[in-house]
Amino acid sequence: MEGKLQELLQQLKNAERVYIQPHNIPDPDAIASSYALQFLLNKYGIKAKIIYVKTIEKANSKKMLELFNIKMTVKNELTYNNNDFVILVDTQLGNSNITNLMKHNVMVVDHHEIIKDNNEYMYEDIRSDVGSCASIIAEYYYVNNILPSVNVATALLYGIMMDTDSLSRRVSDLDIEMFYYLYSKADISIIKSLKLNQIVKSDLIAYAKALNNVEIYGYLGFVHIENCNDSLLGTISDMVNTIEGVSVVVAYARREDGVKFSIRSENRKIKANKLMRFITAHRGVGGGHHEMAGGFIPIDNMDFLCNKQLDTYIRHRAISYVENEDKYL
Ligand SMILES: [Mn+2]
Repeated sequence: MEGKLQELLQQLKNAERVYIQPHNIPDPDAIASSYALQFLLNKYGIKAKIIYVKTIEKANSKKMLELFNIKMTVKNELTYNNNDFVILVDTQLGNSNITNLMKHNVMVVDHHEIIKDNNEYMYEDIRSDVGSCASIIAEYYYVNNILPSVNVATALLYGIMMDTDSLSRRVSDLDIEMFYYLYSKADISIIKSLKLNQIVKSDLIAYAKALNNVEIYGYLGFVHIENCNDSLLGTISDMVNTIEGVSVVVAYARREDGVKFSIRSENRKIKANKLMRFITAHRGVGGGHHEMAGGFIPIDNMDFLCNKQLDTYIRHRAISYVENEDKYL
């Protein structure tokens, strides 16, 4: 056996129960990666359960579970023993989008930036230069000559397409190689039906509201949306980024428990993850990639702001960061 998979199987040799946990509110890349990893481990006699925290928001993510018959269970807490393991997928400890359900035997397969060197992982495969987690899991199949099922190949292909925006965002050689490898094994008609189920009607109302609220300062776009779920916030952030001349977007939604952010940057001077951390500062958590990032400030840490001041505060933080990074603004 080749590559990282051997090490993973070695570590799991004496495992009693194995859980695969994608990030909270799993998206297509996280779902595809978890499902493909479960299928792969099963080939080696390891029965893993996929668990996740919170909910599945996007219409296409829900559709994936239905079309591929993926079984995932919502868990808000977990009782476990010494020989149980959890494999975090498409996320890592310290990220704002993961609720750590098991305090020991944590493993991780991820493609986000390394948050901090964590020596506590029982296994880690973090490749920050890769555009999708699905490509990393696909490589486990590829190098070991294991044939994915049509459903697994299709799910992984869709994961790569969604995270790289159809091979146009954060693409690495591995994403392209795995795209090619999976393409001939996948059922493209399923990809088509997933594409036709990307949004629901109520999303359109949120889009309309968001478009009315867009404010643009130079190449910076801001959009404040009320009562909007995480996935939709990301999609709206993507959409504002397509406005001509806007290369950095700060989208945020105020909720009962705090403020949720989604940042995009197509500007090489401005790193989305750094801008995110500058905005949340010591008040909240944030992280992601150079091109896309997310974050959250809990309500308790922003009681110094009333609602109107929130807009001013966020604009002030973002503009000061951008001015400092881009001296020619
Ligand atoms: Mn991903």
